[in-house]
Amino acid sequence: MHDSTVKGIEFATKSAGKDLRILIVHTRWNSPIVNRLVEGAKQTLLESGVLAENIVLHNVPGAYELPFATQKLLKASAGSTKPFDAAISIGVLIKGSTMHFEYIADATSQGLMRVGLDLGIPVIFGVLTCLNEDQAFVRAGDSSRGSNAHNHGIDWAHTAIEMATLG
Ligand code: DLZ
Repeated sequence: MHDSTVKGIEFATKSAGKDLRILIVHTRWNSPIVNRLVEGAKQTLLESGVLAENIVLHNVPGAYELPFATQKLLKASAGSTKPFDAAISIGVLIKGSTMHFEYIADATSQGLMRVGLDLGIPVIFGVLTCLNEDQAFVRAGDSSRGSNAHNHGIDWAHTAIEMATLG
């Protein structure tokens, strides 16, 4: 049953998260914004029935490191008794005055897609690519920074559960 609409996407409510193990890899770059996104994702996973001990957090320096770390941690868990069912890779890129933003955004999105397809485990793209800090805070649910604030970490958690239980 689908009855919860978030930014045009309908997610199944009370998703069956109770048997899932979810990896969250997040950056330390832009941590005030990233922490809000991680909290939104974590809270939503818990509300969807994922057990606290089955939500594993790992941090890396920046977005460019997300694909490598996500791949390494997913691979390491593959042989364990309770491998990860999905990963959410979270970071915030804010455009500066050089070409850094474009290179990192491109490499990170391509890299995360590749990790998911190569390993056959859903990897959720939790990277905001914003033109300024206000845009990023609004997308991390901070209503003091602009109208229509919404924490995208919530959507990423729902997406992780849906993709982990696909089929
Ligand atoms: C270097 C850099 C810059 C300029 N901006 C960001 C950013 O906005 N968000 C982010 O997550 N990381 C940034 N980084 C760091 C790179 O992602 C990476 O950590 C370094 O280039 C080292 O590989």
